[in-house]
Amino acid sequence: MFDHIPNNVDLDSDRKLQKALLKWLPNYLDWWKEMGPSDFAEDQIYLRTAISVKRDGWAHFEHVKMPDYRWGIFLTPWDASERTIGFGDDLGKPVWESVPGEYRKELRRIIVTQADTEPASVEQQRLLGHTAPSLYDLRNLFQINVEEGRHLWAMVYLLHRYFGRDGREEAEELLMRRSGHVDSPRILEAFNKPTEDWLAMFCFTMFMDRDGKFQLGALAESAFDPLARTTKFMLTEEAHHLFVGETGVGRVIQRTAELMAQSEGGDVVPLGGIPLDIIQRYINDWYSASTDLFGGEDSSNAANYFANGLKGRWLENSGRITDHVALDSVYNLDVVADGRVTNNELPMRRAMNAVLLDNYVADCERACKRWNQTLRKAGISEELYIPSSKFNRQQGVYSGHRFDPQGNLIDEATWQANESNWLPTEADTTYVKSLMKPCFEVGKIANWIAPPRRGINKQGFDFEYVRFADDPYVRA
Ligand code: BYC
Ligand code: FE
Ligand code: FE
Repeated sequence: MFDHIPNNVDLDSDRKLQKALLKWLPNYLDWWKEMGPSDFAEDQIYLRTAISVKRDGWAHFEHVKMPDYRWGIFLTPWDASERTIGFGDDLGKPVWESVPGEYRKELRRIIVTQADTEPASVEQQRLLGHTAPSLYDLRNLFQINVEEGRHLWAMVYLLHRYFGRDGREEAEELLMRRSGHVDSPRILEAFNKPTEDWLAMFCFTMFMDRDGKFQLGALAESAFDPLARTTKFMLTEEAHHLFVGETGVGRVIQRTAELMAQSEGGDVVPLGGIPLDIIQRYINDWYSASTDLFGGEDSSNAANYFANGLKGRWLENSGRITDHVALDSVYNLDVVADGRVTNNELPMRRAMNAVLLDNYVADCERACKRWNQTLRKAGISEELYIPSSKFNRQQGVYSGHRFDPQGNLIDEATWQANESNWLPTEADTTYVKSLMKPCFEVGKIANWIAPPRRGINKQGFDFEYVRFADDPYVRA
């Protein structure tokens, strides 16, 4: 059974880990059957599988059925004996090979929170295969799904290997919570949000997976070395998810621009395109949901995580940051007091969630600039924007207040009067869903989205990315 699990964690000789996995694995496969992509288990998908951490082993492509995908356990190889803690109160001391008793609870919580998002995203994307705009997109969806499954494995490995009985219990519970379930939902709110059409799918991978990039990057700095190495390897897979999101939204924008040029007065609806204002509202919706994933801007949890070496900053040790203790600096945070926005000085450590959010915002702005280049090249003067991170918040210092997308504090009446301009309406989602007719023919694509510039692994767009076992159009 373990021969089939590619790994570089010495699984062969680790009896305890084998025993834990033996119990968990069947439950994982049941979960995948029940909550993984529906109705595509018999098809051959052109997937990349990580079979070793070496460069050539990592980028291994072949047509496989998803249930036969080899979920592996990999840590980025580096010599821990040479590593020291890169930030916080214990800066410069050796990193930890096991969990220090005093941080056990916090580390378990961080790992479980991270782990919970991985199966959640698979659940959220479960039905999207039925409406894929092309085989290329269908394949990308499934690639992301199996890799999010592997990310769950990666976190479960940590729980099994380092947290004893309570780790095993947490690993079981990860398979029992369900995205959007009333009684046992996923931990973070945005991972309970329905993702029912492909514009939402691209926004999800653009914005939510991008939160993952920064959270994983912060954990890759951790003094708990196994966590650092695991998340570091996850980041290599994450790059493709982000690519799918950014170019996916970009391809919708490009197609809209093409249709605008062909249209009467710029209205793309008669031509079956997605209008820019609907795209903007989707961006506003998913962006604001993703900013909540950073937690509170003013957070004592974040300060403790940093002080204790559990969670660092983005690229903490890549040369850009020089002060790894962060006790003498402050962060200027806008807060609402007495009905207006004022600026507060916050001790830097308390602002670590806000600092990570800033890195994230810059990355989103960069992507948005590229989308606007696409519009400009097509001769369109309208622009898309990333809203203020004060807009539409449910977590943090801006929740409980109303802001417009530009970040101005507004009253409830102004919000009510404008909500339908800023966030997707029922009419928007109904319209977008009406366009979601699958296109399962080799080399063809739905009308509302442009094809990608190139295919996967040097294949063309007209490659047979999915070989169906039977007629996919007649499936339930
Ligand atoms: N929803 O001090 P605070 C990914 C709670 S995505 C619900 O402000 P803190 C992926 C919090 O628990 C990356 N509750 O924030 C993407 C606390 O509760 P207690 C996921 C929330 O503690 C796509 C209270 O509010 N990675 O990988 O610094 C596809 C005050 O907390 C939320 C991680 O999350 C929320 N949004 O938490 C697949 C990394 N925010 O203590 C995968 C691990 C806060 O009062 N997690 N609360 O009971 C963490 O580092 C931290 O837990 C958080 C911030 C980032 C969530
Ligand atoms: Fe992931
Ligand atoms: Fe991802």
